[in-house]
Amino acid sequence: MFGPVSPKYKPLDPTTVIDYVRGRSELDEIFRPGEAIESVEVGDGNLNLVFKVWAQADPTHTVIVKQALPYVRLVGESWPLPPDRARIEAQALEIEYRLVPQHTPRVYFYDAEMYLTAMQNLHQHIIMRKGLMQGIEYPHFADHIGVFLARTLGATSDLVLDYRAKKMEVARFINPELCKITEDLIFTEPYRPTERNIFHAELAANVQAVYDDEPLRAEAAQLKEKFMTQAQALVHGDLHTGSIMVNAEETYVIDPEFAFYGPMGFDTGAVVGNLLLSYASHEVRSKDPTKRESFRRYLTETIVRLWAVFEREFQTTVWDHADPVNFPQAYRQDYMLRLLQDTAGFGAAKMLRRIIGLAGVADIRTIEDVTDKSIAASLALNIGVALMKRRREIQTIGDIVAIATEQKPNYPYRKVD
Ligand code: SR1
Ligand code: MG
Repeated sequence: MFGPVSPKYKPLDPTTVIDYVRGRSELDEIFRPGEAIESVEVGDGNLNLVFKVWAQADPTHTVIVKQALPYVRLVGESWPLPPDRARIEAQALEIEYRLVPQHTPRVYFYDAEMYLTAMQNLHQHIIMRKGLMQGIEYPHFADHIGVFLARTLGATSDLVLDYRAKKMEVARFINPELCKITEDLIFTEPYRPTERNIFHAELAANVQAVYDDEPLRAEAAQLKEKFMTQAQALVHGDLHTGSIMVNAEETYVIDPEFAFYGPMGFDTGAVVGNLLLSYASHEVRSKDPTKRESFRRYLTETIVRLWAVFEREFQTTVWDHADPVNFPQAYRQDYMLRLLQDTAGFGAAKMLRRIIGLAGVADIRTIEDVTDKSIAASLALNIGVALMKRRREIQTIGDIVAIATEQKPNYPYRKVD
């Protein structure tokens, strides 16, 4: 079905990964010869094996070994997937490290025969989604992610790259099977009944309203077309808050295996959409109204701030060096406005798929009380629907926040005209 899998490929386990690590001279700076090494498999994503490996005598001597499986881990061997996606991830990490080393884990090596990357263990950071679920604020996140987005997207676009180099990069990052997952799970399945959709029974009427909404389906189809045809920049392709590791001072973006040349708004939208999923979840996660309001203010201020930083960085790293004749002021303004409206549209698509589709998010799906879960999920759906349908009226990042924050939960479902 895909290209042949390397004959040397063998999925590792917590025991075999230790021998593997001992045999790699690239890791000599981390592990002393013969010292006791421990490991555990910690992968909680949908696709891969992830091993945390450390020296027993000093756990700060540590590395992450991430290995692709030849199938979707979430589903099993019935859904094959090319392990060569690990190459795409290693290539994308190399570019991101060159452009934003302060926000990219260091890669020690990529093993093309094992579809495996050994990289920095961010052991002083946590997955951002887990922090947001607890209501933890990350004061520098907006600045960091604004810089990450502007530099990675701007520097890989036609605004910066030479015409030939850009096309060669588009070819190097052709990623059809992973893009197909996105096309199906984000742009197709949430808008129709399918076997793979997962949502709790209490939400059935809200989901049916999405299935029945033909104007919404037309918007989703337009976004899908843009995703499939606009090779604007090298996008991370899966930049949700589970692909971001944070602490109070630092931010790292991980897991770019879905990277390809696509619309910039797919990445900016992923970040904004996931912050808004957190916003929706705190409708019920934060029981104290004062704390809820304060945390939600943090989330919306983060959205506004990250866009301001993104625009500023895009100005200084892209527009200030661009040809003023080829790219006149009116074009630049229109470019940034289209990007903002794409952010709303793709962010909305990211929200809807997490409520209706196969791969949900812990922010909402781990809410135990089913009424609470339905309240939060219905709010996320309403924000997604409003942003997707109204994205063309958006002129400023404040408009995205205003549209999102004026939505209310709709559970038990009542038809709104
Ligand atoms: C079958 S893979 C499901 C999801 O996991 C990844 O993180 C992507 O978001 C993908 O859509
Ligand atoms: Mg991932």
